[in-house]
Amino acid sequence: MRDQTGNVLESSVPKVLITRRWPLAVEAELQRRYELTIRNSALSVAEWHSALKEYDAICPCVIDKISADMLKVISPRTRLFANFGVGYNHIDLVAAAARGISVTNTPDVLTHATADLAMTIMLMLARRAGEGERQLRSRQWHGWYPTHLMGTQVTGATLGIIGMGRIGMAMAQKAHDGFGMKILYHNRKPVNESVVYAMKAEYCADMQDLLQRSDFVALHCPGGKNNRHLINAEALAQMKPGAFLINTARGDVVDEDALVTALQKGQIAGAGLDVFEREPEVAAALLAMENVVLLPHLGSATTATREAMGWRVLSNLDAFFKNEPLPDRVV
Ligand code: 8YV
Repeated sequence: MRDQTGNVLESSVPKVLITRRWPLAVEAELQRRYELTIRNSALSVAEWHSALKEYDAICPCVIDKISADMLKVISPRTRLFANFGVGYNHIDLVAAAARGISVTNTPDVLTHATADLAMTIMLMLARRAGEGERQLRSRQWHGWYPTHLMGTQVTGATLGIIGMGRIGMAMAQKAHDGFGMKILYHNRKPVNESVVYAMKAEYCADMQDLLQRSDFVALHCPGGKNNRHLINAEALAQMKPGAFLINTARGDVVDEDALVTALQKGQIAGAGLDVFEREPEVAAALLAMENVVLLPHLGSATTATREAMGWRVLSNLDAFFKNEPLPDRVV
C-alpha cells in the first residue's frame, strides 16, 4: 500500500516467519492471516539478526538453536517466538525475555504420537525387529530355527519412566494397559493423577532404585542444562545387564559416549534412540551395533500430529496479535 505521495506504507498485517516447511493446510491458513515468509534452511547469526528486525513473530523448531548471540539485536521488532514443538531447550529463554520476546510451545497435541513412538522403540528393541529386518533384506535369513533372534518379552516386564509428565504418563498407560507392564517412575515429585494410581505406578524418589529394577528405562524428561547427562556412566552402571534404554526426549539427557561404552561392555542389553546429543550426527559406534534402534527424531511425525502442532502455533499467534493471553506461554 502507498500513501498519497507514493511512499510505501507498512502493512498492518503482522509479519511472520516460519523457519521450515510446515503441513500445507497450516501454511495456507497462516498465509491467509499473516504476511508469511517461509524459510527452508538454517539461518546464520546475521540472518537471525535481520529476521529479528523484520518480523513480528518467528516460529522456530527444534533445529533452530536460538542462543543469546542470535538475540543480540537492539530493539528487535520480533515480540514472539511461537515454537513448533513442545520442547524449547533450543531457545535461550532468559535472553529472549531480556529482549522482551515471549515464547510459546505446543503441548498436549504430540503426547500420544511421541508415546506411541517410544512404545515402537521398546518393542523393536525387545524383539530385535531392526536386526531381523536388516538380516532379511540383506538376504541373510536362511529359514526358521528354534534359537533364531530370540528376544525379550515385553508383556509383564517392568518399565521405568524417568519424567512422568504428559508423554511419560501416556507411555506408562499404554505399557500398563496394553502389555501388563509394572510401572516405576522417577520425577521431581510424586504425580497426583488418577491414571497414575489406577496403574499402581510406583514412585522412585531415588532414580538409582528405578534403574536397578527396570527391564526398560524410558526417558521423558525435558532437555537442557538441568537434565544434561542425567544418564551418565554411573547411571548406566546401575541398570540391569539385560535392560534397555529408550530415549525419545532430548539427546543431551544421555551422555552418548558413556552409552557407547556401556553398550560395548555389555553393561546393558541395548538402546533405542530417537534423539541424539549432536543431532543429526550419530556416533559411528552406534551405527555399527545391532542391539541399538536408531530413528531420525520421529517422535511427533504423524500427519495429524504435525498439523495439530501447526494449528496450536497458529492459536498462539492469533492470541498474541489480538492481545489476548497466550494459550501456551513459556515466558
Ligand atoms: C518436534 C519434539 O517434532 O516437540 C518436540 O519437542 O521433540 C518433536 O517431536 C520438534 O520439536 C519440532 O520442533
